[in-house]
Amino acid sequence: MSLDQFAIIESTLREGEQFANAFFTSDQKVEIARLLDAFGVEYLELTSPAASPQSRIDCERIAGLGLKSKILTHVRCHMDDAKLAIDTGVDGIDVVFGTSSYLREFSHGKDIPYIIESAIEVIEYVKSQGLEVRFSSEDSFRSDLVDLLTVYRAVDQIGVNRVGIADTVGVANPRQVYDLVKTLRGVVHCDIEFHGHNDTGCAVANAFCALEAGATHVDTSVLGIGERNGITSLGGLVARMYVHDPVAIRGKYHLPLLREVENYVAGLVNVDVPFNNYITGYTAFTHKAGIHAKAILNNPSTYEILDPADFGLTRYVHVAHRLTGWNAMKQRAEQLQLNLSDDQVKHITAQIKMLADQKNLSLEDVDVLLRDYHSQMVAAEGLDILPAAHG
Ligand code: HCA
Ligand code: CU
Repeated sequence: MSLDQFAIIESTLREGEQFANAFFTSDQKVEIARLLDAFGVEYLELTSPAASPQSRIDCERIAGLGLKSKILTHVRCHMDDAKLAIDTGVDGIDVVFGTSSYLREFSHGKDIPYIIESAIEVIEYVKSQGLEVRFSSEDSFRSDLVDLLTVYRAVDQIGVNRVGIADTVGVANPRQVYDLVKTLRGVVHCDIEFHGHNDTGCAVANAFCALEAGATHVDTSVLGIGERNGITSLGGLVARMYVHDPVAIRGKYHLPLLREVENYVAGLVNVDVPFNNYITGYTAFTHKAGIHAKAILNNPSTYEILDPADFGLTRYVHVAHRLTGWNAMKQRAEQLQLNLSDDQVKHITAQIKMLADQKNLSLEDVDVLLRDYHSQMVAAEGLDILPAAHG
Protein backbone atom coordinates (compact mmCIF):
# COMPACT_ATOMS: atom_id res chain seq x y z
CA MET A 1 0.00 0.00 0.00
CA SER A 2 1.17 3.50 -0.70
CA LEU A 3 1.46 5.58 2.46
CA ASP A 4 -1.12 8.01 1.07
CA GLN A 5 -3.87 5.41 1.17
CA PHE A 6 -4.12 5.46 4.96
CA ALA A 7 -7.37 6.29 6.73
CA ILE A 8 -7.92 8.16 9.98
CA ILE A 9 -10.19 6.65 12.61
CA GLU A 10 -10.98 9.75 14.65
CA SER A 11 -11.67 8.69 18.20
CA THR A 12 -12.28 12.01 20.01
CA LEU A 13 -15.83 10.79 20.61
CA ARG A 14 -14.56 7.51 22.13
CA GLU A 15 -10.95 7.63 23.39
CA GLY A 16 -11.35 11.41 23.80
CA GLU A 17 -14.33 10.87 26.07
CA GLN A 18 -11.95 8.96 28.34
CA PHE A 19 -9.92 12.17 28.84
CA ALA A 20 -10.13 13.36 32.44
CA ASN A 21 -11.85 16.69 31.63
CA ALA A 22 -14.17 15.43 28.91
CA PHE A 23 -17.91 15.77 29.20
CA PHE A 24 -19.68 16.29 25.90
CA THR A 25 -23.38 17.00 25.66
CA SER A 26 -25.27 15.37 22.83
CA ASP A 27 -25.25 18.61 20.81
CA GLN A 28 -21.54 19.08 21.41
CA LYS A 29 -20.86 15.55 20.19
CA VAL A 30 -22.82 16.33 17.04
CA GLU A 31 -20.80 19.52 16.51
CA ILE A 32 -17.51 17.63 16.97
CA ALA A 33 -18.72 14.98 14.53
CA ARG A 34 -19.75 17.60 11.95
CA LEU A 35 -16.44 19.46 12.21
CA LEU A 36 -14.40 16.27 11.87
CA ASP A 37 -16.56 15.16 8.97
CA ALA A 38 -16.02 18.52 7.27
CA PHE A 39 -12.29 18.19 7.95
CA GLY A 40 -12.51 14.90 6.06
CA VAL A 41 -11.60 12.10 8.45
CA GLU A 42 -12.57 8.75 6.99
CA TYR A 43 -14.08 7.34 10.21
CA LEU A 44 -15.52 8.54 13.49
CA GLU A 45 -15.33 6.14 16.43
CA LEU A 46 -17.98 6.55 19.13
CA THR A 47 -18.27 5.38 22.70
CA SER A 48 -20.03 2.05 23.14
CA PRO A 49 -23.82 2.26 23.34
CA ALA A 50 -23.50 -0.16 26.24
CA ALA A 51 -21.62 2.49 28.26
CA SER A 52 -24.71 4.46 29.32
CA PRO A 53 -28.24 5.26 28.11
CA GLN A 54 -27.18 8.66 26.75
CA SER A 55 -24.21 7.08 24.96
CA ARG A 56 -26.64 4.84 23.10
CA ILE A 57 -28.90 7.77 22.17
CA ASP A 58 -25.92 9.82 20.95
CA CYS A 59 -24.60 6.90 18.94
CA GLU A 60 -27.94 6.57 17.16
CA ARG A 61 -28.11 10.31 16.62
CA ILE A 62 -24.66 10.57 15.05
CA ALA A 63 -25.15 7.42 12.99
CA GLY A 64 -28.31 9.07 11.61
CA LEU A 65 -26.69 12.36 10.57
CA GLY A 66 -25.78 11.10 7.13
CA LEU A 67 -22.14 12.22 7.39
CA LYS A 68 -19.53 11.30 4.83
CA SER A 69 -17.25 9.82 7.50
CA LYS A 70 -18.14 6.22 8.32
CA ILE A 71 -19.45 5.81 11.84
CA LEU A 72 -17.99 3.14 14.11
CA THR A 73 -18.67 2.26 17.67
CA HIS A 74 -16.23 0.59 20.00
CA VAL A 75 -17.39 -2.38 22.05
CA ARG A 76 -16.11 -5.20 24.18
CA CYS A 77 -15.93 -8.58 22.48
CA HIS A 78 -19.32 -9.65 23.71
CA MET A 79 -22.50 -10.62 21.85
CA ASP A 80 -24.78 -8.41 23.95
CA ASP A 81 -22.64 -5.35 23.24
CA ALA A 82 -22.35 -6.22 19.55
CA LYS A 83 -26.13 -6.53 19.18
CA LEU A 84 -26.72 -3.23 20.93
CA ALA A 85 -24.14 -1.62 18.66
CA ILE A 86 -25.69 -2.95 15.48
CA ASP A 87 -29.08 -1.61 16.51
CA THR A 88 -27.72 1.96 16.65
CA GLY A 89 -27.36 2.08 12.86
CA VAL A 90 -23.57 2.52 12.74
CA ASP A 91 -21.55 1.46 9.68
CA GLY A 92 -19.11 -0.69 11.57
CA ILE A 93 -18.00 -2.06 14.89
CA ASP A 94 -14.60 -1.97 16.54
CA VAL A 95 -14.30 -4.92 18.87
CA VAL A 96 -11.56 -5.05 21.48
CA PHE A 97 -10.21 -7.77 23.76
CA GLY A 98 -7.23 -7.75 26.12
CA THR A 99 -4.61 -10.34 25.20
CA SER A 100 -1.74 -9.34 27.48
CA SER A 101 -0.88 -11.48 30.45
CA TYR A 102 -1.63 -8.48 32.70
CA LEU A 103 -5.16 -8.15 31.40
CA ARG A 104 -5.73 -11.88 31.23
CA GLU A 105 -4.63 -12.28 34.83
CA PHE A 106 -5.87 -9.06 36.46
CA SER A 107 -8.76 -7.93 34.24
CA HIS A 108 -10.95 -10.48 32.49
CA GLY A 109 -9.21 -13.78 33.42
CA LYS A 110 -9.79 -15.44 30.03
CA ASP A 111 -7.37 -17.68 28.08
CA ILE A 112 -6.47 -17.49 24.37
CA PRO A 113 -8.84 -20.26 23.13
CA TYR A 114 -11.68 -18.47 24.90
CA ILE A 115 -10.68 -15.13 23.33
CA ILE A 116 -10.62 -16.70 19.85
CA GLU A 117 -13.96 -18.40 20.37
CA SER A 118 -15.73 -15.23 21.45
CA ALA A 119 -14.01 -13.18 18.72
CA ILE A 120 -15.25 -15.58 16.06
CA GLU A 121 -18.78 -15.55 17.41
CA VAL A 122 -18.96 -11.74 17.51
CA ILE A 123 -17.20 -11.14 14.17
CA GLU A 124 -19.36 -13.65 12.30
CA TYR A 125 -22.47 -12.12 13.75
CA VAL A 126 -21.50 -8.53 12.89
CA LYS A 127 -20.58 -9.60 9.37
CA SER A 128 -23.86 -11.48 8.97
CA GLN A 129 -25.59 -8.17 9.65
CA GLY A 130 -23.65 -6.58 6.80
CA LEU A 131 -21.46 -4.29 8.93
CA GLU A 132 -17.74 -3.67 8.85
CA VAL A 133 -15.90 -5.23 11.78
CA ARG A 134 -12.49 -4.81 13.35
CA PHE A 135 -10.87 -6.93 16.04
CA SER A 136 -8.19 -5.38 18.21
CA SER A 137 -6.08 -6.72 21.02
CA GLU A 138 -5.69 -4.33 23.92
CA ASP A 139 -2.13 -3.98 25.26
CA SER A 140 -0.66 -5.71 22.18
CA PHE A 141 2.95 -4.86 22.98
CA ARG A 142 2.87 -6.69 26.29
CA SER A 143 1.14 -9.70 24.81
CA ASP A 144 2.93 -12.91 23.87
CA LEU A 145 3.73 -12.70 20.13
CA VAL A 146 2.59 -16.25 19.42
CA ASP A 147 -0.71 -15.64 21.25
CA LEU A 148 -1.20 -12.40 19.39
CA LEU A 149 -0.54 -13.83 15.94
CA THR A 150 -2.68 -16.88 16.69
CA VAL A 151 -5.64 -14.64 17.52
CA TYR A 152 -5.12 -12.34 14.52
CA ARG A 153 -4.73 -15.27 12.12
CA ALA A 154 -7.94 -16.84 13.40
CA VAL A 155 -9.99 -13.67 12.93
CA ASP A 156 -8.41 -12.95 9.55
CA GLN A 157 -9.40 -16.41 8.34
CA ILE A 158 -13.06 -15.76 9.04
CA GLY A 159 -12.97 -12.48 7.13
CA VAL A 160 -12.58 -9.72 9.70
CA ASN A 161 -12.17 -6.37 7.87
CA ARG A 162 -9.35 -5.12 10.08
CA VAL A 163 -7.19 -6.15 12.95
CA GLY A 164 -6.00 -3.55 15.40
CA ILE A 165 -2.76 -3.25 17.31
CA ALA A 166 -3.17 -1.19 20.45
CA ASP A 167 -0.30 0.28 22.42
CA THR A 168 -2.63 0.77 25.35
CA VAL A 169 0.03 1.84 27.82
CA GLY A 170 2.27 3.85 25.47
CA VAL A 171 5.18 1.47 26.04
CA ALA A 172 6.20 0.84 22.42
CA ASN A 173 8.93 2.65 20.53
CA PRO A 174 8.87 3.28 16.75
CA ARG A 175 11.14 0.36 15.90
CA GLN A 176 9.04 -2.07 17.94
CA VAL A 177 5.90 -0.82 16.22
CA TYR A 178 7.51 -1.21 12.82
CA ASP A 179 8.62 -4.75 13.63
CA LEU A 180 5.27 -5.91 14.99
CA VAL A 181 3.23 -4.43 12.15
CA LYS A 182 5.66 -5.83 9.58
CA THR A 183 5.38 -9.29 11.13
CA LEU A 184 1.61 -9.03 11.23
CA ARG A 185 1.54 -7.84 7.63
CA GLY A 186 3.10 -11.19 6.68
CA VAL A 187 0.45 -13.13 8.59
CA VAL A 188 -2.93 -11.51 7.83
CA HIS A 189 -4.52 -10.32 4.60
CA CYS A 190 -6.96 -7.84 6.10
CA ASP A 191 -6.34 -4.16 6.89
CA ILE A 192 -4.28 -3.23 9.96
CA GLU A 193 -5.11 -0.43 12.39
CA PHE A 194 -2.78 1.17 14.91
CA HIS A 195 -3.86 2.78 18.18
CA GLY A 196 -1.04 4.31 20.22
CA HIS A 197 -0.91 6.06 23.57
CA ASN A 198 1.51 8.89 24.18
CA ASP A 199 2.96 8.19 27.63
CA THR A 200 6.53 8.58 26.36
CA GLY A 201 5.86 11.01 23.51
CA CYS A 202 6.08 8.42 20.72
CA ALA A 203 2.44 8.33 19.61
CA VAL A 204 2.87 10.22 16.33
CA ALA A 205 6.17 8.52 15.43
CA ASN A 206 4.70 5.13 16.29
CA ALA A 207 1.67 5.74 14.09
CA PHE A 208 3.92 6.77 11.21
CA CYS A 209 6.08 3.67 11.63
CA ALA A 210 2.96 1.52 11.68
CA LEU A 211 1.96 2.99 8.31
CA GLU A 212 5.47 2.51 6.94
CA ALA A 213 5.31 -1.15 7.95
CA GLY A 214 1.99 -1.71 6.18
CA ALA A 215 -0.77 -0.53 8.52
CA THR A 216 -3.74 1.05 6.77
CA HIS A 217 -5.63 2.85 9.55
CA VAL A 218 -4.53 5.11 12.42
CA ASP A 219 -6.56 6.13 15.46
CA THR A 220 -6.35 9.78 16.47
CA SER A 221 -8.10 12.26 18.71
CA VAL A 222 -8.25 16.04 18.59
CA LEU A 223 -5.25 17.39 20.54
CA GLY A 224 -4.53 13.75 21.42
CA ILE A 225 -7.00 13.68 24.31
CA GLY A 226 -7.68 10.30 25.89
CA GLU A 227 -6.85 8.15 28.91
CA ARG A 228 -3.93 9.62 30.90
CA ASN A 229 -2.04 11.92 28.51
CA GLY A 230 -3.81 10.54 25.46
CA ILE A 231 -3.04 9.13 22.02
CA THR A 232 -1.75 10.17 18.58
CA SER A 233 -3.16 13.62 17.95
CA LEU A 234 -5.02 14.40 14.76
CA GLY A 235 -2.86 17.47 14.14
CA GLY A 236 0.36 15.56 14.84
CA LEU A 237 -0.48 12.80 12.41
CA VAL A 238 -1.58 15.32 9.78
CA ALA A 239 1.68 17.27 10.19
CA ARG A 240 3.73 14.08 9.86
CA MET A 241 1.82 12.88 6.79
CA TYR A 242 1.80 16.36 5.19
CA VAL A 243 5.58 16.43 5.29
CA HIS A 244 5.58 13.00 3.70
CA ASP A 245 3.26 14.09 0.87
CA PRO A 246 1.75 17.60 0.98
CA VAL A 247 -0.24 17.20 -2.23
CA ALA A 248 -1.97 14.04 -1.02
CA ILE A 249 -2.78 15.51 2.39
CA ARG A 250 -4.10 18.77 0.94
CA GLY A 251 -6.31 16.65 -1.31
CA LYS A 252 -7.58 14.37 1.46
CA TYR A 253 -8.34 16.85 4.23
CA HIS A 254 -9.73 20.36 4.60
CA LEU A 255 -6.69 21.59 6.49
CA PRO A 256 -7.85 25.11 7.49
CA LEU A 257 -10.51 23.46 9.69
CA LEU A 258 -7.90 21.91 11.97
CA ARG A 259 -7.56 25.01 14.13
CA GLU A 260 -11.32 25.38 14.46
CA VAL A 261 -11.91 21.82 15.58
CA GLU A 262 -8.97 22.01 18.02
CA ASN A 263 -10.16 25.29 19.52
CA TYR A 264 -13.67 23.93 19.84
CA VAL A 265 -12.57 20.74 21.62
CA ALA A 266 -10.00 22.60 23.77
CA GLY A 267 -12.78 24.89 24.99
CA LEU A 268 -15.08 21.97 25.79
CA VAL A 269 -12.47 20.12 27.81
CA ASN A 270 -11.15 23.27 29.42
CA VAL A 271 -7.54 23.18 28.22
CA ASP A 272 -5.43 25.60 26.19
CA VAL A 273 -3.98 24.50 22.89
CA PRO A 274 -0.32 24.00 23.92
CA PHE A 275 2.13 26.68 22.69
CA ASN A 276 4.16 23.97 20.96
CA ASN A 277 1.25 22.10 19.43
CA TYR A 278 1.82 20.72 15.94
CA ILE A 279 0.74 23.29 13.32
CA THR A 280 -1.61 25.36 15.49
CA GLY A 281 0.54 26.05 18.56
CA TYR A 282 1.05 29.71 19.36
CA THR A 283 4.70 29.55 18.30
CA ALA A 284 4.46 26.94 15.53
CA PHE A 285 5.25 29.50 12.81
CA THR A 286 7.14 32.11 14.85
CA HIS A 287 10.74 32.80 13.85
CA LYS A 288 13.08 34.60 16.18
CA ALA A 289 16.87 34.63 15.67
CA GLY A 290 18.13 37.19 13.16
CA ILE A 291 19.63 34.50 10.93
CA HIS A 292 16.35 32.57 10.83
CA ALA A 293 14.34 35.72 10.22
CA LYS A 294 16.52 36.82 7.32
CA ALA A 295 16.35 33.43 5.61
CA ILE A 296 12.60 33.06 6.20
CA LEU A 297 12.01 36.47 4.63
CA ASN A 298 14.01 35.40 1.57
CA ASN A 299 12.45 31.95 1.29
CA PRO A 300 10.14 30.42 3.93
CA SER A 301 11.24 26.88 3.06
CA THR A 302 14.58 27.57 4.72
CA TYR A 303 13.07 27.07 8.16
CA GLU A 304 9.54 25.82 7.50
CA ILE A 305 8.53 22.35 6.34
CA LEU A 306 4.82 23.10 6.63
CA ASP A 307 3.27 26.03 4.79
CA PRO A 308 1.09 27.91 7.29
CA ALA A 309 -1.11 29.18 4.45
CA ASP A 310 -2.27 25.61 3.77
CA PHE A 311 -3.74 25.60 7.28
CA GLY A 312 -5.19 29.09 7.04
CA LEU A 313 -2.41 30.42 9.29
CA THR A 314 0.32 33.02 8.95
CA ARG A 315 3.94 33.06 9.98
CA TYR A 316 5.28 35.61 12.42
CA VAL A 317 8.77 37.03 12.55
CA HIS A 318 9.55 38.03 16.12
CA VAL A 319 11.63 41.22 16.14
CA ALA A 320 11.48 42.56 19.70
CA HIS A 321 14.50 40.87 21.27
CA ARG A 322 18.29 40.96 21.50
CA LEU A 323 18.77 38.26 18.83
CA THR A 324 17.01 40.31 16.20
CA GLY A 325 18.63 41.45 12.94
CA TRP A 326 18.21 44.32 10.56
CA ASN A 327 16.44 42.30 7.86
CA ALA A 328 13.60 41.47 10.19
CA MET A 329 13.52 45.07 11.43
CA LYS A 330 13.34 46.34 7.88
CA GLN A 331 10.31 44.13 7.26
CA ARG A 332 8.66 45.47 10.42
CA ALA A 333 9.33 49.06 9.32
CA GLU A 334 7.77 48.25 5.95
CA GLN A 335 4.72 46.75 7.66
CA LEU A 336 4.38 50.04 9.54
CA GLN A 337 4.87 51.88 6.23
CA LEU A 338 7.95 53.68 7.52
CA ASN A 339 10.34 54.45 4.72
CA LEU A 340 13.90 53.97 6.02
CA SER A 341 17.14 53.28 4.14
CA ASP A 342 19.12 50.11 4.88
CA ASP A 343 21.71 52.15 6.78
CA GLN A 344 19.00 53.76 8.86
CA VAL A 345 17.43 50.39 9.63
CA LYS A 346 20.84 49.04 10.67
CA HIS A 347 21.31 52.00 12.96
CA ILE A 348 17.99 51.71 14.73
CA THR A 349 18.39 47.91 14.92
CA ALA A 350 21.65 48.39 16.82
CA GLN A 351 19.86 50.70 19.26
CA ILE A 352 16.99 48.28 19.70
CA LYS A 353 19.40 45.38 20.37
CA MET A 354 21.13 47.45 23.06
CA LEU A 355 17.80 48.20 24.70
CA ALA A 356 16.74 44.56 24.41
CA ASP A 357 19.85 43.64 26.38
CA GLN A 358 18.49 45.71 29.27
CA LYS A 359 14.87 44.57 29.30
CA ASN A 360 12.26 42.38 27.70
CA LEU A 361 10.86 44.47 24.85
CA SER A 362 7.39 44.15 23.40
CA LEU A 363 6.47 44.60 19.76
CA GLU A 364 4.73 47.82 20.80
CA ASP A 365 8.04 49.09 22.24
CA VAL A 366 9.78 48.33 18.96
CA ASP A 367 7.04 50.00 16.95
CA VAL A 368 7.33 53.15 19.07
CA LEU A 369 11.13 53.18 18.64
CA LEU A 370 10.81 52.71 14.88
CA ARG A 371 8.20 55.45 14.56
CA ASP A 372 10.19 57.90 16.69
CA TYR A 373 13.32 57.19 14.73
CA HIS A 374 11.47 57.62 11.46
CA SER A 375 10.05 60.97 12.62
CA GLN A 376 13.56 62.12 13.57
CA MET A 377 14.85 61.12 10.14
CA VAL A 378 12.04 62.92 8.36
CA ALA A 379 12.64 66.05 10.46
CA ALA A 380 16.40 65.86 9.80
CA GLU A 381 15.80 65.52 6.08
CA GLY A 382 13.60 68.65 6.26
CA LEU A 383 16.47 70.52 7.89
CA ASP A 384 18.88 68.97 5.41
CA ILE A 385 21.02 67.41 8.15
CA LEU A 386 21.24 63.66 7.99
CA PRO A 387 24.15 62.35 9.99
CA ALA A 388 22.18 60.03 12.25
CA ALA A 389 22.17 56.98 10.00
CA HIS A 390 25.91 56.60 10.42
CA GLY A 391 26.09 57.81 14.00
C1 HCA B 1 -8.69 1.30 26.46
C2 HCA B 1 -8.93 0.61 25.16
C3 HCA B 1 -8.13 1.10 24.02
C4 HCA B 1 -8.63 0.33 22.81
C5 HCA B 1 -7.86 0.50 21.56
C6 HCA B 1 -8.41 -0.25 20.40
C7 HCA B 1 -6.62 0.88 24.23
O1 HCA B 1 -9.32 2.33 26.71
O2 HCA B 1 -7.91 0.79 27.23
O3 HCA B 1 -9.60 -0.50 20.34
O4 HCA B 1 -7.63 -0.59 19.50
O5 HCA B 1 -5.86 1.82 24.31
O6 HCA B 1 -6.26 -0.30 24.33
O7 HCA B 1 -8.31 2.50 23.84
CU1 CU C 1 -6.66 3.76 23.99
